[in-house]
Amino acid sequence: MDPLKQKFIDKATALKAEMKALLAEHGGTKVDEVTLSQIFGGARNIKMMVWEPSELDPIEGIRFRGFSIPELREKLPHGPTGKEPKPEGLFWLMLVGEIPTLDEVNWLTDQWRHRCNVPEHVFKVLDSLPVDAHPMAQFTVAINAMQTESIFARRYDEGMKKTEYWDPTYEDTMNLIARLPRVAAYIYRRSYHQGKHISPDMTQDWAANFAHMLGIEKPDFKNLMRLYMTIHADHEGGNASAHTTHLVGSTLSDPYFSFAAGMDALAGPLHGLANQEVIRWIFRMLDALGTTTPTKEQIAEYVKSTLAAGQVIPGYGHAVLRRPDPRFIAQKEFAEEYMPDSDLVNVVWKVFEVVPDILEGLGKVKNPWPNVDAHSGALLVQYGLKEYSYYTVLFGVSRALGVLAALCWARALGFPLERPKSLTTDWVKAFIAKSAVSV
Ligand code: HAX
Repeated sequence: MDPLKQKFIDKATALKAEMKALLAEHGGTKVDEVTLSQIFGGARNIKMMVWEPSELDPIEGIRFRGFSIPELREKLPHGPTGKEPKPEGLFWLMLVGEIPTLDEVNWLTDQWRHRCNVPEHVFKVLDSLPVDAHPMAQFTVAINAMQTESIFARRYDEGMKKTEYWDPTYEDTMNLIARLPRVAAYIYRRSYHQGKHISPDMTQDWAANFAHMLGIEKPDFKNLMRLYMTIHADHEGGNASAHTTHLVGSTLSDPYFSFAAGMDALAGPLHGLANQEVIRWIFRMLDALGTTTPTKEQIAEYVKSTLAAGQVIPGYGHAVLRRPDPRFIAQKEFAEEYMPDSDLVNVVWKVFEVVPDILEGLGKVKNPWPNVDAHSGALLVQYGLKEYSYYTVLFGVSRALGVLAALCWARALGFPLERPKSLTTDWVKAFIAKSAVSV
């Protein structure tokens, strides 16, 4: 058995025993109460699932196995140039809860290189779609097309025991993550570069090879991709793409189906598609104002006109966070180091100075601060990746690391089919009437 797989199953076996004992003793303990506002309001903050790879604090932001983003940038093994962590290291950390050594990260890079072969029919399926099909539509189609390779699905057909589910889930996870950059780069090149594809470079790490296949060779862009793939990987289990992957996975749909479903959720403008919306909104603002260096007053006017048109300001607000997103700050720090004089980046920073006060003034927005999507587009444009309809695919490739690590845990811990209870409004009205009588 490979060393990561062995480490994972040792940890999972121990935690499963602990979980069993904990539930035997405390299974009836209440951890939450649910209000009608939560039931009607998108289930905000209802504690209802276990998610091992990461945890989100409204004030501090995301922690991956207890480590903040600044800590990860310092502690995870870096790429050959610059100081950004390799996402391989984050996957290792999320899967087994330990910061890997450089040797362990190199081993994982090598594993993903060897598993990266994408079956030919996947490219044929992609080529049958219109080139202007949204890249996220192409991405989910390609992931579903790769399901022919699912070891979980094959082993389930053969009559695998429940206790073995984790093993092919791990194998599918490793293969799927290895293949995603190739598929994602293929979509980019067919959509925006006349189908001139670039073969993988087997000497590069996972994120750098992705940058290479996109066709952007600048070393700083490879560093950006390492950082980007690290910070977008996970945001605990309640967000829509993570929760969807978890829910679909709980039916024993294999990792390909589960992840494809998660990517359909990521494609919504209130979630991952916000990264394309942000840069489009900025470009439209610059067009409308007729300048690439607007003043704060001009930006404020444009923000107000967006709100007056009944639209949201993309890249601002969050269902959980109540401070500027540390993922936004990490990208801002990257920009301060690599491109402090970029006009576009300076617009992003001025928007950051202007928007929170205006949103706060509306009196209803719970978090007026920027989220992860507020900065990413300006960095990508700087390196020539201007086709913003593609941005959510980049997010999706990264998100695979977290949601698939979590799926491995779900199968190893034997989590059951997820099936919460829904209510009708009539049931709620009758419940309130009954409660009023009994008071
Ligand atoms: N601009 C204008 N209004 C906003 C707003 C924003 N950026 N953020 C929230 N609001 C509004 C909501 O639309 C809501 O208005 P109504 O009561 O009239 O419906 C009100 O403020 C209360 O919303 P909330 O409780 O603060 O926020 P929610 O938890 O309901 O929603 C969202 C969180 C992220 C969906 C929301 O802040 C939003 O729409 N932001 C803009 C889109 C965006 O950036 N999405 C990406 C989020 C991060 C992510 O998942 N990335 O992948």
